[in-house]
Amino acid sequence: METLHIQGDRMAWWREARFGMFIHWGLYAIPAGVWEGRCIPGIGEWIMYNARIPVKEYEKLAKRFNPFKFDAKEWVRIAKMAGMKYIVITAKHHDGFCMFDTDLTDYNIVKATPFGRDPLKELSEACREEGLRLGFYYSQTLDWHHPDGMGNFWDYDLSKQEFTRYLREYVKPQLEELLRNYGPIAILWFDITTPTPELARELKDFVRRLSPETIISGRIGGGLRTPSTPFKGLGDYITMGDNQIPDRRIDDDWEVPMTLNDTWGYKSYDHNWKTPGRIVQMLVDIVSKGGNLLLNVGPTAEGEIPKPSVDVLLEVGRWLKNNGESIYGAGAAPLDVPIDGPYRCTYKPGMVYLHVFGWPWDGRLRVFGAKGRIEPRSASLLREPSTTLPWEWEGEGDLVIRVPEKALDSIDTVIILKEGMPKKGLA
Ligand code: FHN
Repeated sequence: METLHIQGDRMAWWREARFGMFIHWGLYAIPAGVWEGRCIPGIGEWIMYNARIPVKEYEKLAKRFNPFKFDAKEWVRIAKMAGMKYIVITAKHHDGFCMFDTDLTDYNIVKATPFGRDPLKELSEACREEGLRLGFYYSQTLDWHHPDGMGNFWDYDLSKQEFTRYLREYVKPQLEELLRNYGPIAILWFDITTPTPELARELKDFVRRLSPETIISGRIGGGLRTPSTPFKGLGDYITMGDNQIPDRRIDDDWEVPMTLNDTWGYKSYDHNWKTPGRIVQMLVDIVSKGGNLLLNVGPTAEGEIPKPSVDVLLEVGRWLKNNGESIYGAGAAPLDVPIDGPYRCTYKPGMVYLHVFGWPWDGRLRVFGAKGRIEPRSASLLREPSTTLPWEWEGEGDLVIRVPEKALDSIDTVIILKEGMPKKGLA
């Protein structure tokens, strides 16, 4: 098997990026949470499981899948406007339907739908043109359509399943197609976990041999799980639980997959959108603890990213346009911030970015326990670099900065503290 050459650290661009777009798109966008007139509880892409839809019934959705409004360039434009630096899209989710052209099954978007196009190909071209990295989500364990995939107990006799055969004769050849036919694939985003450490190892070695630069998500599984550390198994980084932000910094690479409402795949009646302010503050919180945010959109069956999610993303993008310096390439700060503190800190060597969520009513911003952790030389507003903010030390090593009466940005006003010599070991 020929191999590609890896240049440098495969994680370097990912650490710089900090913010990516997750896309859950598949046949489940057609029922959009409703089956035979009933609203099915749970996340949209799980409808086949939650409603126990037989394979033969669910398959019929393919004939109705014609996302004629799909425009890869538009999706990439939205991601870029939102300030996102990479996209991860479902190539195959648990329902087993392949959103790419594959020789392994006709149950794919090119061969089984009236649409007949390969959206992953179109996306990979659009991403390449626009300088965005592209990754694929691939459900390596659960597959409710394939007789040897896991999870479908309502159609198949589980005792007759041969998972290892499925992994070797179906999953691996499909991954090879994805890695070979779609240009450089930045990430393979495995999910749930691979059933045994041996199979996880086999999968990892296979991907590495074929494409050494591809980052592998933590949910590939395998490796040693210890109770006190978040788990990355054989992956290149830790994937946190869905929507779970840790309460303190983690000195390893990690990412939170997050929904914009309460589902990943499109659900017509889920309108519980997070506000732009909440997303910005969560992104800041995540970067202040050293992680990445992978924020989900669930496009419709017609191929559009729902307008309410676009509206939120564009607002987030506007904030990032003004304050991106404090996010991209930034990481965990050397300060311990109280969990309920009205600010967060992100950090680059020589620069501390104070993100103020709750503007002080008395014009005095108190940064707790900063003495000995940071050595500020000057303080100013990121968006108004010429302003100089006076500051002093108080009490047990608190830094008190005198700030203008009003915040520049009600979501998060960023103050830059420039240091003298960056402290060793705190980056
Ligand atoms: O079961 C999936 C779910 O549908 C979704 O894809 C999320 C995204 O992180 N992962 C699994 C649950 O953790």
